[in-house]
Amino acid sequence: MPDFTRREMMRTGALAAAGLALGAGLAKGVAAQDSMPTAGGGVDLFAGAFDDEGRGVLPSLRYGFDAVDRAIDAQTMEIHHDRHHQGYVNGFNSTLDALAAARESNDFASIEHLSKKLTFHGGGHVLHSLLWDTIGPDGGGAPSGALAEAIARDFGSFETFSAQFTQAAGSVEGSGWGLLVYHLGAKRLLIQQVQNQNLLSMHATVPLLGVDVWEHAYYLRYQNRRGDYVRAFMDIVEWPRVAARYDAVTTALG
Ligand code: MN3
Repeated sequence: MPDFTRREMMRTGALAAAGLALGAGLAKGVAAQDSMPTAGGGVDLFAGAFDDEGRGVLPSLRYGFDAVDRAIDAQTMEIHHDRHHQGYVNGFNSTLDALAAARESNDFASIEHLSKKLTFHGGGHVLHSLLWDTIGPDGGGAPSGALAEAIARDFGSFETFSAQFTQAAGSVEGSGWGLLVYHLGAKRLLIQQVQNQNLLSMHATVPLLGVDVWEHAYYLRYQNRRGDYVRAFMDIVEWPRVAARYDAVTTALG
């Protein structure tokens, strides 16, 4: 669906239309999955990453492992997607099973451990699903449309946004993520640092773009030069896909 058509549909404010449009926009990102609106007509930002029972599914990439080689080498992409992300999917699902068993037996002796595992693996699954969907071979440049206007409003300009985003991601202490998020209460874009994939949340945000700064995301090519990796990452961000998320969230939730 052409971008202008999608934007026109967004302006109608019809959630069903937004859901359909986003589904079309994201369908390529989850090629093996059906990315339709949810039953209630809402927007499914993570179509293909969860099944009908709410269990995690490893989303397929819509490009080859070598498609973003100008920023991330193919071996890193393959290990990251097939092993690391699959591990978070497995951890999320096995934790759901363990929690169900705990309820069944009314034995919550491990609840603290299981609660932490749920957040860690659930966070990892969500952020990696977002990551694969928002990068690609056609990335780079700057956003347009409503997202561009919001970035200008909330950061001054795309250049100052990029400067803050790359600095925030580059300076995460240890393993973590740099995130561009939409805050549902403030109704503004913010940049967050996340430690691991679950800490420092504000609990009222929807992630729109994330750069993984765990060493497994970049070490083969960049070693300790995380800043170089983050700057290269900006050239594989497919902004129309980030903008589709922004449009969907703001249309559906203000
Ligand atoms: Mn990772």
